[in-house]
Amino acid sequence: MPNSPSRPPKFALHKPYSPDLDPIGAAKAFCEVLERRRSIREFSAAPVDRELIEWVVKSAASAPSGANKQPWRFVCVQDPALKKRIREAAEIEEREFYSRRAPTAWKLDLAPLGTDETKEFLEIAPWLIVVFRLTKTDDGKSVYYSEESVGIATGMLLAAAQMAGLATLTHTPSPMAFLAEVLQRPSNERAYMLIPVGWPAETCHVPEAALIKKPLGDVMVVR
Ligand code: IYR
Repeated sequence: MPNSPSRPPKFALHKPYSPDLDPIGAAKAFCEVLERRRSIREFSAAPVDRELIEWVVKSAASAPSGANKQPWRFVCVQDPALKKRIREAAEIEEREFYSRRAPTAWKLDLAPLGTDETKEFLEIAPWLIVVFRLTKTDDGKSVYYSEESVGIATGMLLAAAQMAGLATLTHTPSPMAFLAEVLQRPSNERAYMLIPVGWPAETCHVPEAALIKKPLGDVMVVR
């Protein structure tokens, strides 16, 4: 019997979401929005309302997580002085990366993206959302599959921003330990990703190499 009486007592009836369109139409429409997302590095300085950022973070925080421990924190930085400190610290790491740390093969792989150690966008984008992964809950209890959980939540954050027409960049200065320091985070938080969020600059360009996605046949296997 599917509705087994062995179900734990505290269960609520699920209220499934049904799209207005047929399922294929709805999936296609969502895909077409997501396919237009680009990582951008040229932001407009135009402001983004805090309420919009709150909705985006609320979407991210609705993600599934191991044992529903929700092992994440989204630190949303708009203070120009803090953004400046983050840029300065990131550029110290990036200078080291580009001049010494990065193996030649990695630098060759990055060449088509045209990136370098200058991270002006960290001051120009109106918001920097710094995603932290919790290694323990705030009251010191275990978390499970926190890498996977935070990865899912971050993907949902990017999708939610895209739905609102906001541009994002998945930035991973490495190492990222400076973020916990600058943002004075507690010892159970590890920086996971730095996501500048805003509107794209009118003249924003993206590398052509990043437009090319593998065909479905290369990424999907049906058995
Ligand atoms: N963190 C560096 C390098 C970099 C690495 C990867 I992998 C990218 O896809 C892009 C950049 C930077 O941000 O410049």
